[in-house]
Amino acid sequence: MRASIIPTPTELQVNASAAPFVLSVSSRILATDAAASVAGHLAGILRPSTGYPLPVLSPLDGHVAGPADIAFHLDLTDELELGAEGYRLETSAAGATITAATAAGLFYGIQSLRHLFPADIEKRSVQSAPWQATAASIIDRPRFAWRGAMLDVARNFFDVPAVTRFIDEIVLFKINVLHLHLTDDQGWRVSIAGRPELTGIGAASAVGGGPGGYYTEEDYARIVAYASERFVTVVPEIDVPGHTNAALSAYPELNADGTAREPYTGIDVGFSSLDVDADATWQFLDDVFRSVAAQTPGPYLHIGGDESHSTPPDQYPVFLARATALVAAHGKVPIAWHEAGRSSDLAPGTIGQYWSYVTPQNNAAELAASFVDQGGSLILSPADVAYLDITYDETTPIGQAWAGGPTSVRAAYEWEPADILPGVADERILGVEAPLWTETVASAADIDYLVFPRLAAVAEIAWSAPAGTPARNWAEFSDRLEAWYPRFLELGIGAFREGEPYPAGRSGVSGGVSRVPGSDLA
Ligand code: TNX
Repeated sequence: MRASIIPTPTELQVNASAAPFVLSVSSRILATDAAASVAGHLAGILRPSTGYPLPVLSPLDGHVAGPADIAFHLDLTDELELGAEGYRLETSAAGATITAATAAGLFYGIQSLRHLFPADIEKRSVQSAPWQATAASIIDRPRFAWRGAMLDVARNFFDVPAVTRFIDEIVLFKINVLHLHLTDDQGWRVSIAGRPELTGIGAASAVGGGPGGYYTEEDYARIVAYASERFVTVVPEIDVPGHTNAALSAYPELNADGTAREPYTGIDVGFSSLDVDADATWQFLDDVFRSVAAQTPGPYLHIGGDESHSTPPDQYPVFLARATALVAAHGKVPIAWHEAGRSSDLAPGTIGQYWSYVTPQNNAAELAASFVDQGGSLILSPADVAYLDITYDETTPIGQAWAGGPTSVRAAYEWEPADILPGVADERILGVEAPLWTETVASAADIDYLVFPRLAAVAEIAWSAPAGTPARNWAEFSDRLEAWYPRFLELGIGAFREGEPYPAGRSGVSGGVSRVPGSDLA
């Protein structure tokens, strides 16, 4: 038996010849109160397929772990070795133990333990034993604190079950940030106190004339809570000053001519802008940022700033300075796409999200460095390797073909964050994020197909050792990925597989959508 853990752990010893850990009908999960909810989460994963009761019991009540048990140890003294998100996992015929300094660390230990069991463990109906986990000894901690996935719910709307499903999928690979692109030209998807037309008129459209939709405050709270139980921070994005046609269609006073714009269902970018000078704009943004900040427990609020081609160039930096200050005044750390580096007056600590290529185009490297010069740090989403909406190859029926694409799984795997911006110190790179834009994505099945397995590749870049070390090895990764396909199947994740046709009966918007490569890169 071999171990197919993705992302690959910092230290992994597989004892292939040793007797494995075996789960049985008498297995128990031992955890103190502080670890009980994570232990309960593991029980929820293991019970349906094993049919075992797997009670969660406290060692403080005198229960002692035996060879069929899984024991959780939450021990702050381990922080030195394991950090805030690391864990140790031991599996053998003597039992399974997961040790961490935090509940998040234990949660990542659970994901690795899952990967050591046969793929059938992921089934939701009772299967037959034996349930063996390869004997292994693992010490693991992430390279980057920010390991993100972005879902664009503005171009096409995805309801709460689709988003919680997406969260369940991304945590398999230890992703800890869900960036929701909540607003764009084609739709406004989050309710804002006192601004009912944003989710009235503004939410009723989507690309291609789809039905649209939005999250009520209650919906959004459910997403945030579901994410938080899985150690995922939700980062809401309100994209301004461009990408704002939905807002401009909902509130006439946001337009210089006082006339509401028509709803937009195409896929062009760069044609809309808020009016930087208007008081109405700033009253609007104050309402929006206040409401989104209040609904979001996480520390961040993303304000977009990309492709604002219709904002007068001299006003764009002024806008970003004022908008980032407003976000900070509402108690959140502002994040913006790298174009916002054109302002030299960003709120202190504003984070930049870089979306040019692995080889920076035009002045993108300078714009990214501008955030660092102003005391901020960077999230890297190089479009030619980390964009999940780009086609895999010439046969991919959904997705877009710009950004140097098609982008193979191998290309998504073979890049190094530290090599993109040579002037930027490594410690200013917060981490890595893979965005899924949804102009061509209409269903959960479409999401799965474009996201997997490329997100697994990007997750390994975010978590595991850098390029140039033995751990970063495409041939070895592709073997592990191969071993993952039965698991994707059992999990109901319709992942792309090289050489296999797109599954029939999917509802994707048909492909052929393309833009001139790099035409929009600042
Ligand atoms: C560029 S990348 C965009 C999005 C599009 C994407 C795909 C970025 C920050 N903005 O508005 O959805 O290309 O076409």
